[in-house]
Amino acid sequence: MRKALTAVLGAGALLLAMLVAVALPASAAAGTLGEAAAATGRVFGAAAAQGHMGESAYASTLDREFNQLTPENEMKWDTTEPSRNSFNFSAADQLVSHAQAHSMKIRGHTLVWHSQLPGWVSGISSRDDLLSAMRNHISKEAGHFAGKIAYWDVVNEAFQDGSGARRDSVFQRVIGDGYIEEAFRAARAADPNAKLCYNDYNIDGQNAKSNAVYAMVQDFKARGVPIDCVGLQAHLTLGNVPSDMQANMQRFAALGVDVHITELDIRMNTPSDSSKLATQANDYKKVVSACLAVSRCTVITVWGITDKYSWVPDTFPGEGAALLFDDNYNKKPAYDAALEALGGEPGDPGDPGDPGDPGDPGTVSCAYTRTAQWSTGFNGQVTVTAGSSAISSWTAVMTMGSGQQIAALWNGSPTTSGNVVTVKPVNWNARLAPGASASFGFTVNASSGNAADPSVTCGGS
Ligand code: 9MR
Repeated sequence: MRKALTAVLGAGALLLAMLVAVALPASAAAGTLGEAAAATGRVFGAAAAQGHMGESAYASTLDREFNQLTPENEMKWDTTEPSRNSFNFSAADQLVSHAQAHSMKIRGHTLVWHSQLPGWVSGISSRDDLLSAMRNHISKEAGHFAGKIAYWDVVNEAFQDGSGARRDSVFQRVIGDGYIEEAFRAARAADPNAKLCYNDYNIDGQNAKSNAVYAMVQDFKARGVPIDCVGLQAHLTLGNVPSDMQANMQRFAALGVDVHITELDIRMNTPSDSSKLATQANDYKKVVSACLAVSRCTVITVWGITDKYSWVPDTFPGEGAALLFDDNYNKKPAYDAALEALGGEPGDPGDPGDPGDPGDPGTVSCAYTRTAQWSTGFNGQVTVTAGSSAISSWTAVMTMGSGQQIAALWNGSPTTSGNVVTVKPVNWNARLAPGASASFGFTVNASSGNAADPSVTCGGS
C-alpha cells in the first residue's frame, strides 16, 4: 500500500508527500504475523508438534512468524499421564524450551478433555476417585509447567453441538456438572499466574452451544470460580465465518474474560484453486478483523504451521488446505490477508517463502480505485496484475459494504453470495503475460451511503 502510494507520487505532489510522511509511523510496517500482532498488543500463535521440529523449514517458519506456541498433542492427558500418577513431560518440555528460547508465549493444551484420555481414567467409576485423579493430574501437570505457561486450556469441549447440553464424558457422568469448576480451582492453585481458559469449537458465533458456555462463564464470574478467558477454536469451513463472530466475542468480553481464537483454520474441498484461496484469504481477514475490533480478543492461534501436517485431511477426507502456509511453506493469499488485516505489510521483496512479492512467479496483485461517485452509489475499478510468470486465470473477491449491491459489472464475470462478490475473468482477459494487467469495472448502488469501498483480495493461477 505504502509502496504503491510512493510510486504514484509525482515530483510536483510535494504537499501530498509531506502529508503522507506525517501520517505514517516512523517505523516500517511489520512484516511477520507475530510482529504485526505485537504492534496491536496481541500475540499470533501456531500449534506445533515436537515430532516435526527437526524439519528446518517447519521450525524456521514457526520461529520467524509466530510469537505464541501451543503444543498440538504433547500436553494431553494420554501423553503426560499414560498410567496413573506416572508422568512424562519430555516432548512438552522440549517444545516449551524452544518457545522460551524464541520468546514465544505458551498455551497449555489441555488439562481436562474427554478425548486423548487414557483408559485408566475412563474406567474410574467412583466420584471421589475421579475427582482425586483429576485434581492430581492438574496439580502435577500445571505445577510442572508453572511460571512458563501464559494460558491454560483447563477444560476442553465440554458441551454438545446443537443443544448446548453438557457433553457425555466420564467426568460429566461420574463427577457431574461441578467437574468444570473443580478443574479451574485446581488449575489456579497449581499455577496462579497462568490465565485459565475454557476452550471449545462451534462457539465462534452465537448459537445454543456458545449460549451455554456464556451462561457458564457468567455463573463462574458471579460465584468467583477462577476463569480468565474463553477460547473460540474457530475450525471453520470456506466462506462460513460467522457474521456475528465479533458480537459473540464482545459479549464474552463484557463478562470480564479475555477472548482467544485458539485453533483457527479454514478448510476447503481439495485441491485448492485460486478462487478458493481468494475466498479463504477473505475469510481469514474477517476473523482477524473481528478480533482486532474487540479489545479483549488478545490471542489468535492457527492450528498448525503448514497444510502439510494439518489434522484436517485425516479427519475430513477430501478437505484441507486450511492454514496460512502451503505444503512447501509458501505463504498463501490467506497469509497476506491476515498480515494486512493486522496492519502489517505483506510482500516485502526478499521475504522468505513469500510468493506474493512483485516478481515472484504465479501470483497476482490487485488494486482498487473509485472512478466516480454520486450520493447513492459509485463506480469502481479493479486492476489485476500478473507477477513475473504468466497466469492462465485470476479471481478477485470483493466484500461490499452494508447496503451495497453491484448494479452492473463489465469486463469480468461476477457471482454474488451475501455481501461477497467473486469476480472471474471473461474469456479474453483471463490469460496474462508476466507483468500484464486486466481491469474490470462496476457500478455499486449504495442505499445506506456510498462511503465504504469494497475490500478486495486476488489470486492467480
Ligand atoms: O491436531 C490434533 C491432532 O493431531 C490429534 O490427532 C487430534 C486428536 O483428537 O487432536 C487434534 O487437535 C484437536 C485439539 O486438541 C482440540 N480441538 C480440536 C483439534 C482438532 O481435532
